[in-house]
Amino acid sequence: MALNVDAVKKDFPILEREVNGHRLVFLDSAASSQKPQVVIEAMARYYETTHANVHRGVYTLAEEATARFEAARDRAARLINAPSSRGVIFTKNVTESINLVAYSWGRANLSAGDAILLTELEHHANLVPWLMLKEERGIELRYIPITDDGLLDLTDLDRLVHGVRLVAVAGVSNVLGTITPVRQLADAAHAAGALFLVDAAQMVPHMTTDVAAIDCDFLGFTGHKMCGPTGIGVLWAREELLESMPAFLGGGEMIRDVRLDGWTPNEIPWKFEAGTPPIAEAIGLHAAIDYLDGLGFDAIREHERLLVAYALKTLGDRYGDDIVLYGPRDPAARGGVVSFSFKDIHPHDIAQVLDEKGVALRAGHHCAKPLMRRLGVGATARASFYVYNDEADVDALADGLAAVSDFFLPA
Ligand code: 7TS
Repeated sequence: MALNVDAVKKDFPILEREVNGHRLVFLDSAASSQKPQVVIEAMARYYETTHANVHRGVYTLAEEATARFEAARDRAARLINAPSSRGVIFTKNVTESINLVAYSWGRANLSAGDAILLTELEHHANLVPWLMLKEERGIELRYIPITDDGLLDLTDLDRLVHGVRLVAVAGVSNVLGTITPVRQLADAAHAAGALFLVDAAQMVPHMTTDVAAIDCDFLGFTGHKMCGPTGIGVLWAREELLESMPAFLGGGEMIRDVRLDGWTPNEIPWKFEAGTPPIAEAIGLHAAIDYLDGLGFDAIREHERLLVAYALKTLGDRYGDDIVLYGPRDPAARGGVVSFSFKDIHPHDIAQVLDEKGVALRAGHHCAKPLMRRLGVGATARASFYVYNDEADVDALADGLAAVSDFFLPA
């Protein structure tokens, strides 16, 4: 079941490079993962042999490119156990996926007084589109609070969910790692007559994700966090919802007919894909999904659970009260993310000294400013793990923190 991390590391050319004279210890996959050779090659080979625009040419290259692009859509549908690829829309990232729902479904269905339920731990991508609708339409936003351990506090869920039109939640927090109870929230949303959206940016890359088992109505994810290229994301939605939703961006591809006095939309999913889509990126995403599936999503999940358990124990044992580790105590309740504060040293200073040791980790608010306020900090340092990380990488982080302490707080 476990991953063979030594073999996995060899699949990622970037891990061969040194940074500041040290081997690269990449602990920022929650921001964007590195890419295996098979993904880089799939995209290069596509450009070398097949590239043409899709859905318009009748010549061989155009037909092959279209077939490859649509095969990527089928693969993305199978990845999340979607009933068909008609519900899979390619976007540029999960941010665009959520904006699509807010613009199209939100503007067609929500008006003053309607309520949406979010949580306190959302990434800005699942906050700002709804805050914009609040300003524009006067909708009400409600928030599920979190406990001090970083779990969703569902004590008041019945009251909060009552009368809302949509519940929209991150499946896994990018700051705390918290794995949220998406099936329970889907059931609560549906019982209240609401739709349920999952921001699966930190979920799909790291665990088996099944839209039928979750029973969600919308689910978004982003290719670059799952070994795929930047520039491609997915919005999956129930087909009957997509049929009823108005188009989002207008232009080529998304129309069936255009006259000087009007237009008619294309069928789904193309109705939501205006202009030339990210073709090579879809082919790269296809290769990334095949690669991760080859490793096994259950094995990836187990690997990250063990690595987070090791990190929490190593950092806790070594630094005791000098380190604050945010998020659930139980590694089974969290994904591969460890945010922390260390000895009152600013997270940017921590990240800068660690970089001198070849350790790349993110410092800042992680695009979750309301959550930072809830934690009572302006920023945290964050290590995030993926398939190519191992215990030696955690040790490099722990050793690096000793150097950080020596630099800023010499004895
Ligand atoms: N939602 C969650 C939960 C995320 O973690 C991120 C990116 C996004 C949405 C947005 O993804 P995008 O591909 O549309 O940009 N999170 C992070 C992060 O934690 N550090 O950098 C980006």
